Amino acid sequence: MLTIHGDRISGNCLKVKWVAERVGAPWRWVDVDVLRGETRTPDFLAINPAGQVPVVVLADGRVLAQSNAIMLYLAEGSDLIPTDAFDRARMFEWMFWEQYTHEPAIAVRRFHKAYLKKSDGEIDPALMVRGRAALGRMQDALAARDGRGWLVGDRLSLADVALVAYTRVAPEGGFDLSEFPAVQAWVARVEAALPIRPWAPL
Ligand SMILES: N[C@@H](CCC(=O)N[C@@H](CS)C(=O)NCC(=O)O)C(=O)O
Repeated sequence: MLTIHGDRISGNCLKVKWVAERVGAPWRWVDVDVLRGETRTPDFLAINPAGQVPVVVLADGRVLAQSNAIMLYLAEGSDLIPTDAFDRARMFEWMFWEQYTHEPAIAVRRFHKAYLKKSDGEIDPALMVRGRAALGRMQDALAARDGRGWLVGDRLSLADVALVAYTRVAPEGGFDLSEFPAVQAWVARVEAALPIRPWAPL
């Protein structure tokens, strides 16, 4: 049984749960409250010295952190990872971009606005600029696929899972997804395909 240490408000953590469910890997969840500093306790740092969720403990006791690394491990051999080498590399391209460009703007602005309850004036204005640019890039890529497809190839892949995590909740960060209609339609498609369900009682 896989143990996921995560915070339910975190898209990075939910990604891992969605992929575990999708590939049929039995999992259990241990709640770690980021806002209460539970990623900084000695007990937690003994599991992940980086002091971040998600982190998973495998059935044999091995530990793995970083949401996208965990998803790749869980999805190995599944249809979430393209077999074609170029498509697989394109999936990685989106996943690296998600971590370096998309998440640091969109997830961070959402955290400041929705969870730290900062007013717009207290939030670094660059986050809105960078987040809108990221959504614009996704809009162009998805619109070029006639607004019907996935980010890579002709099926859902980890690129879609990685990017939907914070795109679907971007409005909580003050981003208006109606400006990006192809993105909005893609979010609904990915949510239905995974599927993303309301959190069931644990
Ligand atoms: N690149 C990491 C980011 C992990 C991350 O930023 N985790 C946040 C929650 S989304 C966290 O644990 N923050 C608590 C802290 O830094 O103390 C991943 O994708 O797993």
